[in-house]
This record gives sequence, C-alpha cells and structure tokens, in this order.
Amino acid sequence: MAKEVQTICPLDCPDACSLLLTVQDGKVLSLRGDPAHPFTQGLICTKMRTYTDIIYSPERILHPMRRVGPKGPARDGAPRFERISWEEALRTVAAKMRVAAERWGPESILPVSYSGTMGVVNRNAGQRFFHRLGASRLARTICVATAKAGWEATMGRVVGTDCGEMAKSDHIILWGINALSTNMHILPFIKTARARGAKLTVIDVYRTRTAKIADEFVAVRPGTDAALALGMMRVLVREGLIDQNFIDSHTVGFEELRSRLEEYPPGRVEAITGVPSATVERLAREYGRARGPFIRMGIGLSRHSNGGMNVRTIACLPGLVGAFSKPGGGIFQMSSGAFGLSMAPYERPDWSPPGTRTINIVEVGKALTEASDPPIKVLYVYHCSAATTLPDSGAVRRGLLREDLFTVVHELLHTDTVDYADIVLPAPTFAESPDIFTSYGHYLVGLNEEAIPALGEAKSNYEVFSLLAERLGFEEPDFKEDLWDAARKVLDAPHLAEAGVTLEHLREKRYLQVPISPENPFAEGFGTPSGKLEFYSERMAALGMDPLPRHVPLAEGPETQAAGEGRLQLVVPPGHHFLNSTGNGGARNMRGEGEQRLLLHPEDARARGLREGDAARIRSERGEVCRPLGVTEDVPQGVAILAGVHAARRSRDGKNVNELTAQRLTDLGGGPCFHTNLVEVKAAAAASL
Ligand SMILES: Nc1nc2c(c(=O)[nH]1)N[C@H]1C(S)=C(S)[C@@H](COP(=O)(O)OP(=O)(O)OC[C@H]3O[C@@H](n4cnc5c(=O)[nH]c(N)nc54)[C@H](O)[C@@H]3O)O[C@H]1N2
Ligand SMILES: Nc1nc2c(c(=O)[nH]1)N[C@H]1C(S)=C(S)[C@@H](COP(=O)(O)OP(=O)(O)OC[C@H]3O[C@@H](n4cnc5c(=O)[nH]c(N)nc54)[C@H](O)[C@@H]3O)O[C@H]1N2
Ligand SMILES: [Mo]
Repeated sequence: MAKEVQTICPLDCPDACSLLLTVQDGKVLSLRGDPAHPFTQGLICTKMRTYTDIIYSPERILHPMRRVGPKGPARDGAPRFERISWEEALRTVAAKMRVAAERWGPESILPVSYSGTMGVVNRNAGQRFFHRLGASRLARTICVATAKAGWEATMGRVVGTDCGEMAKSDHIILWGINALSTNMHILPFIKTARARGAKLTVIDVYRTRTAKIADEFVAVRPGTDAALALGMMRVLVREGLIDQNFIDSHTVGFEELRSRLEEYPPGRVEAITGVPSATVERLAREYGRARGPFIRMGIGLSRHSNGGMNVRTIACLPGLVGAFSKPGGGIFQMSSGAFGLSMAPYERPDWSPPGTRTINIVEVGKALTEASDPPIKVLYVYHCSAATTLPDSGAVRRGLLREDLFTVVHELLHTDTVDYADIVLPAPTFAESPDIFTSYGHYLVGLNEEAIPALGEAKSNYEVFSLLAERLGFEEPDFKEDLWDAARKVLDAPHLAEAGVTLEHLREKRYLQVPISPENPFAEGFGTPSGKLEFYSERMAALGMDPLPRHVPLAEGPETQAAGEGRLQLVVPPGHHFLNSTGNGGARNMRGEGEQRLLLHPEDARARGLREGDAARIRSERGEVCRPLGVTEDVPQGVAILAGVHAARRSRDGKNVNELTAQRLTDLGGGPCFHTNLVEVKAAAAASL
C-alpha cells in the first residue's frame, strides 16, 4: 500500500516547501507539493518534481570508499575507489585528524561545508565537533553574508514585508532576482496582484525567464544598481513624491542623503547604469505614486565587489516613500532574522580555542595552496561541492590535487569534489533523514521525519560526527545526544516558546509560523543602532566606508579596462533546473538544463566572428573555459552570461564556470564576487569543446 509522507524540501532555496512523498515498500515513487502549506500552496519546482532521479541516481554514493587511484577525474576509466567498511573509514579519518593535530596543530584541519541540506541540525552538525578539535574555523560567507550586511546597515534586522503582501500591491519590482527559477512560490501572489491591475517591473542585467513575463524589463549594467536607486531617489525628492511624516519619525540622515542625491542627476545615472534617463524618471514616479509599492530584492546584485553598498542603497527606497505603512507596500530580501534559533548551545563556539584562525569559504583555493602557518593537511568536506561551487575553482582544484593533503568528502552523489577524495562517506537524502528547517523566503519553521530507510550504508552528517567524536575520545555528553535532543536545544528560545514553536508541536503540525507582523515587521522599530531606517549609517562610517549610499565602481568593470580593450562583464547566475551544482546527478535535470552555453548579444558575437553554436573561449584573469555560443538579444551588449553551475565532469572541456570567478571579497560581509568578472571572448577550434 502506498502512503504519503509529509516532508520539508532540504534545498538551499528561499521557499522551503512542504512536500508530500508517495512511498511504497520503502521506496519513494513520486513527490508533490503540499497544498496545505500556507506559503508554497502545493506548487513544486522542476528541480524537486524529478528528485527521485537523485534519490535513485546511478551516481549515489552508497558505501564508504577509499581512493586507490590518482587524485582527480578518471582518465582511463580505471577504478579509483574501493569499498571499505564504516569501521575502517572512521578509524582512518580519526587517525589522520589525530596525527595532523599532533604534528601541525589542529588548525591544520579545515572543515568545508555549505548548503547541500538546509536542515538546521545536519547543516551545522560539524560545528561543535570541529570547535572541540580546535580545527580552523570556516567563515560561511559564500551566499548571503554580503546581502545581510548591506541590509543591516540600512534596516538593522534581516526581516522584510511578507511576500504574501505582494498580492495587495499595485507595483511590484523584482530587483536582481530571477524568481521564476529561484523563488517561484511568490508568483501566485504576483499573479493575484496583476489580476487586480498591478504592474510588474523586473530589473536585471539580462532578460531572464522572469523578465520575459514582466510588464517592463529594465536592463541595468552589472554592479550599478546603487546608481539607479540613487537616481530614482533624486527624482522622488525633487518631485515631492516622498512621505515626509515617515521620514521625520522613522529615518535618520535624510538631509545628508538629499545632498548626496544631487550627485546623481538622470544623465549621470544613465551613463553609469545604461538605463535611459527618461526610464529612471518614469520608474521613480511610478514607484513614488504607487498605492502599495513592493520591492523584492534578490541576492544576485550583492555578489559584486560593491554588493553590500548596492543592497544598502536599494533598501533606502521604501524609507523615502513610507512603503511600510501602505497596504501591499514594503520590501523583502530575506526572512532569516525572524527565527532567532538558539545555535550557540548546539554549535559550542566557546569550545574553539581563543585565537583560532578563520578561513573564508570564498578563499578555500588560497587556503589549500598558500596557507603555511600551519598548512591545511586534513580537509573535511560535507554537503558542499567545493570543487564546483567555490570561486576560482582552478585554485581549489590545484589545492585538492596536493599529494600531502588528506581529503574526506561526505556526499550523496559522485560530485567533482569526490574525484579528489581520499575517503568518501555516503550521505542520505532528505527522504532518509530527519531534521528541522527554517527559511529565508517566509516565516515558517518545518520538520521532517524519515520517509524511507537510508539507502545502502548512508549516514547523516549528524550521525557521522557523533561516531567520529567517539573515535576521537570526546567525552562531552553533547556528542551522545540524538538528533531530536539537538533540535530541542536549537528551538529553545523564549520567543519561540511563547508562540508555541516547540519540537513536540512541530512533530504534530509539521510547520509553524514564527511571530512576526507580515504587513510591517518594522512596526516596533528597525534593528539599527538608532532604531530607525538609516539613510546615514554611523556603523558604515566606523567600518571606514561611506556612511551614505553611493555608487562604487566595480573592481573589474568598464572603469578598469582601457578603451577598446573589449572585455565583457561576465555574470554567472543560477540555472533553472539546478540548485547550485545539485541537479548534475539527476537525469531529467541534466536534460532540462542542457549543455551550458555562453550567451552574448548579436553585436558582441559578430565583433568576434562568432555564430550560434560556435566554440567560444572565455578567459578571465583566473582561468578559461570553452563553451558553445548562444546568440541572443536577451543579453545587453557588453555583458556575457554563463548560467548554471554545471559540474566539470559534465562539461566537454572538463572545467566548470567557476574557473573564471575570483576569490575577491565584497565590500561588506566578506562575501563572494561571483558576478564581477571581465572576460575576453574569442573563437576557439571546435575541438576545444
Ligand atoms: N533554480 C535555482 N534556484 C535556486 C538556486 C539555483 O541555483 N537554481 N540557488 C538557490 C540559492 S543557493 C540562492 S542563494 C538563491 C539565489 O537567489 P537570488 O540571488 O536572490 O536570485 P537569483 O535568481 O539568483 O538572482 C540573481 C539575479 O541577479 C542578476 N544579477 C547579477 N548581477 C546583477 C546586478 O548587478 N544587478 C541586477 N539588478 N541584477 C544582477 C542575475 O542576472 C540573476 O538573474 O536561489 C536559490 N534558488
Ligand atoms: N558560478 C556560480 N557559482 C555559485 C553560485 C552561482 O550562482 N554561480 N551560487 C553560489 C551559492 S548562492 C551557493 S549557496 C553555493 C552553494 O554551494 P554548495 O554548498 O556546494 O551547494 P551544491 O552545489 O548544492 O552542493 C551541495 C552538495 O551537498 C550534497 N548533499 C546534499 N544533502 C547532503 C547531506 O545531507 N549530507 C551531505 N554530506 N551531503 C549532502 C549534494 O549532493 C551536493 O553535491 O554555490 C555558490 N556557487
Ligand atoms: Mo546561495
């Protein structure tokens, strides 16, 4: 008899859906959306609809293995791994860690993890283990750190108007977000608003799937959104389209901002952003006159060298028009700050010896190839395909090839990273492993219990660290707790208890809303030092940054190349059928995404003698890749697009897109600059593909 099991999607996506799995005889037959989930309402994305391909992928890692061949991708088809027992795997890993700690000090051990599972307990399962070990700490800044820091500068608390409020808006701006691919559950709200006459504007650097369904697409040059927002603000102020009452009572720094705005007349804004000055003016007027203006800001525009400033600047717009008090008006980027989970008692940062070094995940390439005091000797990678998703993957790969580096990879699937492992450990999918979940797109906490037994000998992150702790003789009772004990700790916070968000209640209901006012989470004030929305930020000044919003030229962009040099600005956004590099192991996702193509404007292709389907060589200061060309007017001149994180082993040239991206850090929060790249594009011999 088939039964349906309610679960939460583990993928790193703002929507954190509730999914119903049809299970029979310990096998997942299909997945569908849970119609009762208030935010996701039964809709399911293309990545999850086909997730049984991943659960039952021929590339699933089902047993612990050890490497028997050379490091790196297979060349001659010879087997490079042999099956071993869990006992042997754990003994080997523990022994390597012990020896490294003794000979080079525990900082020679580096954990690298990010977001294969968003389950709160499993995602953070290694924290207390590595802290107890005294290992190098990892700054997990690869995704939202810059957006968070930029948002905090203006708004304080990382929460926003509930996206459900969009349904009441009359003008929605999707700014730097391809929601149709990455946040599709907001589309029903937008549809409702449009049925009532609302306008949808999309601001992006190329015509995305989402831009194609909008009423208006505004193409902005990469990394120039702050200038666009400042230009809009100038129009709003000059034309009196502002809410002076809101400004007087809920913001600081308006007078300083007003003088700054004089530096951004429409002509200058057009020159920086490429947006015609008449469009800047009209967009500002539409925004200022809207009954309920709603901005959904994405994270894409934060992945630039000036990303923090971009986010901070756009976040000023609703402050000028008082959008928060207008029905359907407001702004949203992330909801993460609403959950207030109690992480420290679980993660035990107090166990990490004072002064322990921190390595930024953006700079893992550098750490593996350059760190010397001490060098990294043991690398433990879990739920992250470091060789594929981290920037400057050429440097990461060179590090992973080091013969004196011992690498453990705990994975579901045979990823690029597994190719470099000394020991491979099998992990379960979310269908096989319980956890609790928050979200960064809504305000619901969710819970998941196993729907099927683990395949093969898969063990969860949580289980593996408990076993390793035992092998290393860690006596603390924490390591003997079960997963639900850890979940209970994490949920132990007064505001959650007050709202009835407890483990017991979650086990019964499966998802629960955390307390927040959906219309205006800032009704009680902003979380800034002044308690107000800060146009002027003392905290930015203290960081040595401009306390006012401004446009900062990119570290690699039009301003940094000589006239006639002709390099293009490369942007590397997410793929529709992949979740970062997850999806490379799913047959239908692979088919849907197809081979990665370089997208160029017809003029840029012509100038290089390139036609549709030709092999193009794309070179940055970091490295080069070859891709077939797609010629399209969806991409503005001067811009190049390589969407999706296709695995190196799936690419004809054996390289992934992050060969081109840099380990450079953003202006705020120490995040990655995935989209700040100048590249040279040339015709290549067809055989290069
Ligand atoms: N299908 C799919 N869904 C995903 C993911 C995926 O890989 N695939 N990844 C998940 C993860 S981990 C995350 S963090 C989120 C990411 O979600 P977000 O970053 O919030 O959204 P994206 O849709 O990636 O939007 C990035 C958009 O920003 C644009 N962009 C780049 N630079 C600029 C700029 O300077 N200005 C403007 N205006 N736009 C710019 C890109 O072209 C792209 O369309 O999505 C999650 N959902
Ligand atoms: N070019 C380019 N690069 C990018 C991005 C981009 O848009 N363009 N996006 C960036 C962003 S926003 C992010 S968040 C990062 C994400 O980077 P990663 O954290 O590397 O994310 P994924 O590529 O999804 O890889 C996660 C891996 O975890 C495995 N996994 C899943 N569940 C489990 C589990 O329970 N246990 C274990 N041990 N393994 C598990 C999956 O099989 C998968 O291989 O990538 C970044 N890299
Ligand atoms: Mo992300």
